[in-house]
This record gives sequence, structure tokens and C-alpha cells, in this order.
Amino acid sequence: MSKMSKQNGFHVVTPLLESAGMSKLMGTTVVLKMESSQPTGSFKIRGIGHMCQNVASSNQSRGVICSSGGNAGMATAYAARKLNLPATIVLPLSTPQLVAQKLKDQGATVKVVVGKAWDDANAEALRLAEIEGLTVIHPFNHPLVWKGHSSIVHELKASLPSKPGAIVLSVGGGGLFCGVMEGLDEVGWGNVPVLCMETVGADCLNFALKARDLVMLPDITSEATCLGAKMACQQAFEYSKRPNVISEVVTDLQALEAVELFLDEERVLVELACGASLAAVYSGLIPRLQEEGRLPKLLDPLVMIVCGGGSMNLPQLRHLQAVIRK
Ligand code: PLV
Repeated sequence: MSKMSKQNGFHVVTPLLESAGMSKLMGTTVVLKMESSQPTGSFKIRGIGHMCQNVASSNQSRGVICSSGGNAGMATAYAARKLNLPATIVLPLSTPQLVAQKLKDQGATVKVVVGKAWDDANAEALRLAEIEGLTVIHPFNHPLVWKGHSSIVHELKASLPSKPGAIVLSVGGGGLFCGVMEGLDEVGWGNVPVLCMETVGADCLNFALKARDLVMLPDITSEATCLGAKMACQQAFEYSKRPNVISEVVTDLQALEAVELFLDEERVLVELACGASLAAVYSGLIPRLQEEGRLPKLLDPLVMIVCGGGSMNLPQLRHLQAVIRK
């Protein structure tokens, strides 16, 4: 392992770009934190890379295992390869085919379970970890993962001229959200409004908030499989009770339309999981929340965390267009 990767982790400092199209739509400056530019295509490398480094530095691991909807697995496989650790990635059946190939290309062992939700893959990963003596890398529920993700906020602090008017992000199990909240507290931005976006059928955080209890979704019915954890992590549920946190849900169609518009306007192809966040702008949700008095009128600058996603390419986009618009 090189000295540099030891100091800086495996992630890169991502570009922060002003979006002309979104700024025009919102009537305020919208900036894009381009996590799609990370190695393996999503923010996941921040937290997962940090955790894998921790595991490697203890010199006690025989290898790592990660259950994943796709991106956490790709980040684990990438970091493990750099650290010379064997990696096993367990995927649910719903994960697009292209992910398994990418994982194998990173040298990981891939197991696909029969269940279609991430939770099914997780049960199998825990079982295998026990039998094979592997270290579990959780895709979202671990303080080291949150710590790694919190670096996003430190980068924002270093490059934004002022405190964000709001931050928009996607929630699967809530790891990204926990990391951002931790980072906001650390830089003294703890009262910045945070808009948590999910898709209908992968909306575990919204479901729990409505129930006022950390309950489990009966099933994952969204095509945004990377948001498909049936239950949010406890820490995400705790953070979501803060008054500056808003939880909202969009349909798969709204997320897809956002992915398409983003590709047209910004020339970057992202996953539906990321489309959920982009839809907050493109579907008119943010102005509606402002009218309802749930978000302040002056948002300058509105930060969109473009979480990205490596489980997307043109054939996969065409597949989703067919399935969602059928
Ligand atoms: N995806 C996880 C969990 O899946 C995974 O295994 O890859 N945006 C993208 C592109 C993602 O891949 C994920 C998580 C999220 C957002 C949500 O992040 P989280 O889980 O930290 O809230 C089931």
C-alpha cells in the first residue's frame, strides 16, 4: 500500500459544480457535489474505503465480506484489492448483471443469493462471515463508514463561500445521511436543512418516521435497488428526528425522469438511487416544500449530493425505461 493512500484514503476530492439548469429552475444557486466521479462511481468509497483501511491496519483479517445492492460491494472490492485483502461480495438477485462482472474484474469473489432484497444478501453474508472467519464490511451501518462519508462535508466547508441553504441526499439504509449529519455537526453547520430522498417501495426511513418507530418495510418494490434496505439504521432514525431534517419520497418514474434530464443537461449518467435526489429539483418538490414553509425560501447555495452509482450503463438505462414505463 502506498503512503499516500494510507494518509488520504482511496477517495478523491470530488468537483463541486454549479448547475446552470438546476439553478435556473430553482431561482437560486444549485451546486452539485459530484460523487459520481469517485473510484467505482459513488460516494461509497469514502466510508467503505476508510473502514477497509482500518481492518487492514489491524493485520488480523483473513478477508472482508460485504452484502450490497451494488455500490458498497464495488467500493469494498476496490479497496480490498488495493490493500491485498481477499473480498467476497454478496448480492441480491435484483442487482443488475453488470455489477457482478465489475466485481470479478476487481478480483472479488461474487455470491448471488436467491432473495431480491439487500436484506436477503445480508443474512447470507453474516452466515458466511461466521463460517469463513471473514470481517464484515457493512454497507451503511458502521461508525467507520459514517466517518469516511463525513469527509464530503469537510470538502464542502473548504470550498463553499458560505453555509449551504440546504443539502439534498439519497437514503438507502442511511449511511450517507449519518455521515453527512456527523460532518455537519463537526463543521458547525448542524442546523442546515437536510432533505432525505427515497423512492416509493424503498422508503424505509420515511416509513419509520411515519410510524414513529424503526419499523421494517414489508418488501422492496422500487427499481432503485441500491436504496433497497428494508430498515434504516438506528442512527439514521435518530438523526431524522431533528427539526432540520425532512424526509420525502418520489416515484421510480420521477427518479428515472431525473436521471434522463441529468444526463441531457449535465452529461453524466447516474443510478435511479441518485435520481431520487435529483428529482427533488426536477419534479418541483423543493419549491413545493418552500411554499408549505417546510424549507426556507432562500436556499443559496443548495447542495445536491450526486451520489452517482456504478450499476448503470446504457443497456441498464434502457431496461429501466422499459420496466418503469410499461
Ligand atoms: N447502496 C448500498 C445499499 O444498498 C449498496 O450496497 O451499494 N446512492 C447510491 C448510488 C447507493 O449505492 C446507495 C447505497 C445510496 C445512495 C444510499 O446510501 P445509504 O445506504 O448509505 O443510505 C441497499
